[in-house]
Amino acid sequence: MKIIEKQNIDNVSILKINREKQLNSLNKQVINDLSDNLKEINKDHKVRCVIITGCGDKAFAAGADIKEFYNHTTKEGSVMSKKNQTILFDFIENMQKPVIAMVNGYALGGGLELAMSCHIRIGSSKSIYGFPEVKLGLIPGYGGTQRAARIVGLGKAFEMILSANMIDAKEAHRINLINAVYDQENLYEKTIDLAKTISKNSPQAISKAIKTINCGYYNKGFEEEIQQFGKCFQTTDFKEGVGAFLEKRKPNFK
Ligand code: CO8
Repeated sequence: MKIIEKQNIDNVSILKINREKQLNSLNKQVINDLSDNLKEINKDHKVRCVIITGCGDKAFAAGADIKEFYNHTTKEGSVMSKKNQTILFDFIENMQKPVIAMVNGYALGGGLELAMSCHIRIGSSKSIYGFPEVKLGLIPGYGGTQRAARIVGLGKAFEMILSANMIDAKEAHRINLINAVYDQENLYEKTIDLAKTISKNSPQAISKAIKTINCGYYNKGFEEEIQQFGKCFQTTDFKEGVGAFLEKRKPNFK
């Protein structure tokens, strides 16, 4: 069983995170395999558009795999954040081919950050979005502090990240977090339709458009996020927040 399932339809490549029982949460293997697949696709002239989605109808990705990082130190937290931002999240954003997140359920924390690093997001009417990190004594560490504000504006980004509230697809569409919303049964077809439309256009112009659009957005915020994310691991709030998740109870921050 592959942790990333790949399927090609015409010029469209579909990558599916295959970790349904763990709500497609992003462990090391998912991140590495997704990155390897995307690197290959980026060089493949036959592929004109990419779709990333999750297996099942419950989750796109419910975040980074919390069980993997409970014992991390500050240095390990920063290193993990930087490495994965480089090989996956920044890589997607800067790909030569357009990447669409087909959000088929929960997109939380690192899962939402994955969707936000894609160029376009299409959600099912049952999809749910949020940044639960501050409930765990963490901050978004995969580019979320930077990309959220760009996509939904500063005020909404603050509200979503600081409240950790989840929002439904209708609200996500209203605030431009997702480009479109469709019933679950139409999600796949509608997303493929868009990918096929994009695939008919000039691939050389498209890669230049992606590069140029991204050009206006670079700053030092990503590096600051990596440092602050790492520092979270030395706080008592982090031990309480993640400890509470693992013990299936509510956190009690002092
Ligand atoms: N990590 C690990 N396991 C998870 C995760 C996760 N993020 N989310 C769900 N799971 C597991 C559960 O532990 C459970 O496993 P088990 O059956 O073995 O106990 C299984 O998936 C099913 O989950 P639930 O039973 O909890 O399903 P519910 O329907 O009751 O709840 C929720 C669904 C609301 C989505 C719930 O699972 C939940 O709150 N999940 C955690 C969401 C979360 O906090 N995400 C943010 C994680 S932190 C993060 O993403 C940081 C990003 C930056 C990282 C940078 C790293 C360097």
